[in-house]
Amino acid sequence: MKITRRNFVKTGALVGGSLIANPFSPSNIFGRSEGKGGLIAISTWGGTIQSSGKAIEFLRSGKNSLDAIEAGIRVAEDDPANSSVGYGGLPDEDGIVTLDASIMDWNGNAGSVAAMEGIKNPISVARLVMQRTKHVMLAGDGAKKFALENGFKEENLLTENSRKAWEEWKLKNPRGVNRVDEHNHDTIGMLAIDKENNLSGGVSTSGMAWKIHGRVGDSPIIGAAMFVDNEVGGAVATGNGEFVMRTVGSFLIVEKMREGLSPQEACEYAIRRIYKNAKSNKDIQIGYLAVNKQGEHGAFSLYDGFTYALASEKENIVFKSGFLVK
Ligand code: SD4
Repeated sequence: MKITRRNFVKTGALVGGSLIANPFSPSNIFGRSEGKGGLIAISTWGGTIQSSGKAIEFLRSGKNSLDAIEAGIRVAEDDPANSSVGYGGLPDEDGIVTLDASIMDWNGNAGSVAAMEGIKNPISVARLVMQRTKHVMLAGDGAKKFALENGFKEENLLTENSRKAWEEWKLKNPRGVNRVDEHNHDTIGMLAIDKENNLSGGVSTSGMAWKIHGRVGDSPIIGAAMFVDNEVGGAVATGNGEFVMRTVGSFLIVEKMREGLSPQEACEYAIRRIYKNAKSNKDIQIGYLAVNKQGEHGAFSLYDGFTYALASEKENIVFKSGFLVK
């Protein structure tokens, strides 16, 4: 059976009201709070549990965290049922699937692709941008050209289901009305720590469904949806990327951990920072995940409903994060 976030979720304590510290302390599970280290692969949304499973399999076999991130994220990209990532991702308002992805390793190297069409595994293209070029980000046609030159195949990424969903949306929404779809939230952001205690991170998404053609979200922006510093820890984001970009959320979380906050406290800090400027906007959702070098992790979201998959040496389980606003 495919495990989805609907049928396999362990629920942490839910936070009501506003600005209450999250009593659910995910850092304590698996006895990791003492900073013993160990293998870990953590990814946004419970629906990505197969990805965290693949990543931990890689880590257990001795592969490094960068390989684990790429392999784990590719599982979500290849899955046509995940309508927010890779093949089967929901298209933009013109019916075109455009993908964003980024990756970063323990040496501070980073690569990303933005608004790339026709290539199923943008995380692997992002990795090649990092490893084979002097640049960090390639966008649009240039990203696709680079991918094709490096052996990737061009494919139609619009599945029948996604095409139908787009046609239904078009009937209801005249051009120019660009609303975020509340079901469009399974972007994968992943962090992993390997046996050398080295940290890597990655993100992959088809972005907001029905976005304006050419829109780029937070996912390929280093420091926004993902940031890793091997001395401190890493963070990833999911949700309405515009709000993450405006606050450079993942970089903010890592810097707060550097100052001494726990991953949980740092995620809550970054969510509050968004809330300060977005109180009136009830249509958005943001979720953050963070890990530090000690292997402790944290998770927090703006509203109820954010889940994540956590794979360690022992288990691979979906958790529900605490949230800020009732
Ligand atoms: C974006 N952050 O393009 C992505 C979307 C997302 O779950 O995370 N959806 O804004």
